[in-house]
Amino acid sequence: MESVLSFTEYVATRRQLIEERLKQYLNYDDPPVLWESMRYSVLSGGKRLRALLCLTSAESIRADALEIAMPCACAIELVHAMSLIHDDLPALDNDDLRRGRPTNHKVFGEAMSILAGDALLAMATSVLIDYTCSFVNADTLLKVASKLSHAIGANGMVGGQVIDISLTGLSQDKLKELDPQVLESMHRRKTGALITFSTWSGACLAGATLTQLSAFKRLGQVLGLAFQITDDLLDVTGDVYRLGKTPGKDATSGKITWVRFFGMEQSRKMLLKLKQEAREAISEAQLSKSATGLLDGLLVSFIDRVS
Ligand code: GRG
Repeated sequence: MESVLSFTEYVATRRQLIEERLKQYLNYDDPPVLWESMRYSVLSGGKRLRALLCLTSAESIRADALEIAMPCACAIELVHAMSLIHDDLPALDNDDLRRGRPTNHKVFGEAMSILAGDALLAMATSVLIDYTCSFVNADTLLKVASKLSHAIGANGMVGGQVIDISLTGLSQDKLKELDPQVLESMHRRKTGALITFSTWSGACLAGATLTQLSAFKRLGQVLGLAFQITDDLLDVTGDVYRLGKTPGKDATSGKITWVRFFGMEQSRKMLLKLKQEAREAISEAQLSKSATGLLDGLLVSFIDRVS
């Protein structure tokens, strides 16, 4: 990791590299409408926080790990993009706006957006495997590929989304009886699993020790929960221009969010606690001062973000 780069410069250069690589991976045209639909959602200006976490985690362990972790960072963005496409569908959240543009199904129709999501999901695995296999041994690659599948499946994003659906529309009386652990489990799976994979996979591909791996896993878990609580707060306090999506959607669709369950004050206190926990996890990894500084900058971008 280049210690001479400031946090802002580091993030800007890495974001640009991520964009270029994603464009390169998506540079196909057969069938044209499918690839157009895939590109429409992936190359639409996301913050790339998960990819950045993966790259920063890798480079904090090994200064020359950028190339090793880049395919994995891109695979994570492909999974993230497909989850947003499917999440916006009428059968799920039924959203019209994403990243400041009409959602995928509004432009390409429902059938094409389901298929574009499916293709992106499959592509994530092939990008990870095809472009990482020359850098790491087969055991490491299999472990990383398997963890990615777990982060996506029933114990990860899909399971979290199912809990989300089952809690939507709960009456105020039923809400009082809800075990907060169910809410936490929903967040840890739906949003946290991919964020945890991001920190863990970067560190793993760069050859982290077991102690460091457990610190990076913890960091991802804490950031994942913090990210979703921030998202819930932004749904109440954010505006459409900065968010690029419709605010207030959680309340109108009867979603159970951290803010609805615990209130604004408690949610903000929880974020402060999680920030402290994230800093403890970073210090457990015993990294260089510059790596610690970059990870700290990223954790602030996760928790104090306004978009
Ligand atoms: C993954 C197979 C598979 C299915 C998806 C729909 C679904 C199952 C899961 C929902 C996952 C989801 C959409 C969680 C919400 C995560 C969230 C808060 C996204 C916003 O992330 P940002 O702010 O977005 O990083 P940008 O646009 O910056 O990338």
